[in-house]
Amino acid sequence: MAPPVVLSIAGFDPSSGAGVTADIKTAAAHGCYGVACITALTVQSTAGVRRVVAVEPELVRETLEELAGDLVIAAVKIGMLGSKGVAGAVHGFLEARVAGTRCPVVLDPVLRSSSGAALLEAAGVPELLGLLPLATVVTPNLDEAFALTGLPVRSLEEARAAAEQLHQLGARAVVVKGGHLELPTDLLSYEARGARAVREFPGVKLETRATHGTGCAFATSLACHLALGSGLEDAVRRAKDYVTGAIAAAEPLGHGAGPVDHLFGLAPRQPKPKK
Ligand code: PXL
Repeated sequence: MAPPVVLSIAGFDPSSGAGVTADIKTAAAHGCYGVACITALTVQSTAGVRRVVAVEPELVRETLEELAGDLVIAAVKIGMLGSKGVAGAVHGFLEARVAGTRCPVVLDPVLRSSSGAALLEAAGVPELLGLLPLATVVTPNLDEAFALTGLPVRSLEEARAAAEQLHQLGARAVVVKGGHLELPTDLLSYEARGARAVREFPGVKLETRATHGTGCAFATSLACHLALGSGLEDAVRRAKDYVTGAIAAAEPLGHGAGPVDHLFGLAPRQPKPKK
């Protein structure tokens, strides 16, 4: 059987902890076939983001048209958008090709790297908000939830309020990623059988520096599980388990926040004995 095709619309991180190359690994780890549209190039390593250059919006539009004209896309993950123009091109694609189909869309509303670099220009934030009604689920971390709603999120109660505000802004379902809360818990808020349902997914705090790309891995894993037929709640649980496993399995790489081990489910590395 052909694998489900999962489309990542995201930036390029040359260190492959985050962005499209990380997303392709994540898709492979789920038995999905990853394809990608690069929205921006970044100069970065595990040590931080130095520079961001958004791709020409027309190139993004053409890439998305080319892929959608050829492949049956089973899920879309949207991450870093870089510029207002690129966000607009993605909006046009979703309206023309995805809205009204059953293809799930996971929107990771990336605003800044953990090192603080802007990954979406300020003028693009209203355009990002305009994508909310076109997404199946949006996955902000605490900082992004605050930036999008103006509501500070320091507790599960506040996460619930921010999720409610995101629903008011058009989001159908919200996962507030609480990895940085005292008790790290993700909160899912969505519509189930005509009523608002809120679920909590408690996690464990792992002592690690391998946190680069956890947001990308979570959103792409979620997209894969939706492509594979999981319901939203089940997909969130599975995506959380995947990221926890990928963090726990990571060996240190680089001088900064190292990448998670996206392919931890594969056979262990067995170096050849030296002759
Ligand atoms: O994790 C946010 C993120 C998303 N996408 C790209 C990134 C980063 C963080 O650095 O580089 C391409």
